[in-house]
Amino acid sequence: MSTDVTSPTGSVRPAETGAATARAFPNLALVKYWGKRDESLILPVAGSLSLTLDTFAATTTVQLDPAGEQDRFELNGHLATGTARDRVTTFLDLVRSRAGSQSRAIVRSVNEAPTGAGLASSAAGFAALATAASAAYGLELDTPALSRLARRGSGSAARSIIANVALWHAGTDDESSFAEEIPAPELAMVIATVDSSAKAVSSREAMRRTARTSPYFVAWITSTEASLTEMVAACRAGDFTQIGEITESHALRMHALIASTEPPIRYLRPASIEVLDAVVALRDAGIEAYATADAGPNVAVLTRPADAAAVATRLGEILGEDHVRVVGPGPGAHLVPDPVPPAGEAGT
Ligand code: 2P0
Repeated sequence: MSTDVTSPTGSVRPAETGAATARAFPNLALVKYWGKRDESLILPVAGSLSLTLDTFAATTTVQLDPAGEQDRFELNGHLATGTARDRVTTFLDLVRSRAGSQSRAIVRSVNEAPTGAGLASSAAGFAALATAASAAYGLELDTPALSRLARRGSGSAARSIIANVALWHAGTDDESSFAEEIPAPELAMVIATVDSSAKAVSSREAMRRTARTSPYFVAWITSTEASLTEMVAACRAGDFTQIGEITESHALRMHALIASTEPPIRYLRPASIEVLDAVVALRDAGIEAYATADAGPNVAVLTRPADAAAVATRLGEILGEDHVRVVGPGPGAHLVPDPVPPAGEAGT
């Protein structure tokens, strides 16, 4: 197995054994990505900003299989088929074309996010896959190039390459659309799992519907650009209150946008609204907490680390403590020594 092939920044230099394993974490956006201007390159209509988490990692091994006729993808110990396998093969085709390789691969991935935790597993998954596949196929990529590559698997994966707070520049072409770390104050998130059933409409499909049918889409693009500029300034200034206010307002705007599609989509459930109200009440009581939610019913609450336990206690009273988890800032995608074992072996 390949080892010792990562730099401190997470950039990748070639592995020598045709196999590599990488680990990456999900991220939660404080300024959301919603809508593409180029579907095949996955260029977003506006930039976004997120916090990479320290929990719910995806770990992925890519092992070249020169004799194989097709790629094999094992996820959480089960052979994946259909769309999941096709997305991995499409992604590996891109890596192969850059590496000048015809070799198929065996991909083994373990995702620690509980099903329905509301954390886009595609971000951690494709960040880990991009990192491991680049190393296994011998591509020499710096961190921005790795972020651009991960973006081609899933837009939000561009941000999971990066530690802590990641700014994804929308860019105007493949070269200019990547994420980078920016300075920010210490942040914590309290994840409130409201409902763990699968979402009715995937984000990819819902983004398409939004662009096609919402009368508010142009306003969303321009207002997101403005929110992002303010958010970057607030991060650089270490202004937690401003970061929180933009986070909550931008999330609510995204859900309003999504509700304005034809036919409409609504991801938030009554219990999500109850959590949103509880967050307002926490602020009224003097605890700075700000809510956000992705394309699903679960709510994540941004706090200062010192307030996270109090916020978790309050949300636990509403949802039950099993449904509440405190998470912090996490590392960017990086290579690790231990491969994911084949399906059927211990640990999967
Ligand atoms: C975000 N989401 O900024 C937003 C907020 C969901 C809601 O990024 O089509 O899975 O693979 O590029 O990355 C989900 O979008 O979509 C997402 P694709 P992705 O986190």
